[in-house]
Amino acid sequence: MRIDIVTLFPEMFAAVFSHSIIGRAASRGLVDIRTCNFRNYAHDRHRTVDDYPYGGGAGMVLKPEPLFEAVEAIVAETHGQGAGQRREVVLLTPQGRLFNQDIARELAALDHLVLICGRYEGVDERVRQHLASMELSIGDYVLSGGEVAAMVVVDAVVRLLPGSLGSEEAAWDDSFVNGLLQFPQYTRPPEYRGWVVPSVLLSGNHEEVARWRRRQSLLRTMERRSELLAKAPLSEEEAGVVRDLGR
Ligand code: 6GU
Repeated sequence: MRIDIVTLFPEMFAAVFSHSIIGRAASRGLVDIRTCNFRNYAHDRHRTVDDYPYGGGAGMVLKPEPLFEAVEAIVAETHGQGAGQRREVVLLTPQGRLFNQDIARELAALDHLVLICGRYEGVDERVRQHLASMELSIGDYVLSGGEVAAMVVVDAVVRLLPGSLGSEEAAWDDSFVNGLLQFPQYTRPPEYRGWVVPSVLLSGNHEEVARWRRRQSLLRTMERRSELLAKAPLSEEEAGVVRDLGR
């Protein structure tokens, strides 16, 4: 998979993308992540990328020309590289669709992901209408720009690429994979400052452990994120547990 990030601040990404799971996926060749400073596509001597909003008001608006030309250069470069059959050009903006695990899975199936980092004041509407194929937000709060949001999307997507996770990091029981929050995890010591690990986890009874974890997942999801329960695919047994817990 190839990922291009179109940004005014390419230096922000190096540390995040060179470590841990993303760094390893890149060095294994599972993903090729690049940044493009769209200031390089500005037209004037001052390399201007923004301008005053038509109609007045505070803040500046990102001009269309540098963004269009940067993305078009990336698309032209990847033409005939195998990349390009399945591509999305994503504008990161608080007005976008709320990013979640389902969208991460959709994006992980692409050959090419282009992420455009907007500034919070605004992006010329023609970028939304005629350049981006999708708009994403990572939550209902305001960030200064799309850069941190792009890092979030890249992390969630890259860890889903086949071969990205080691066996120790298997994703099957992570929160959201089954539509529920993760169960409580413990490691040694069995008692710390008088706080003990639930005895079932020390019992060695795998069936009991699995049952306890499913129940804890359901409980935690009911308590903290009851709206997720409505969408989660529950087994007969799980639906029964939810009924007993008196949803
Ligand atoms: Cl994608 N961008 C900005 N600027 N703020 C956000 C966001 C994105 N998602 C949540 N807040």
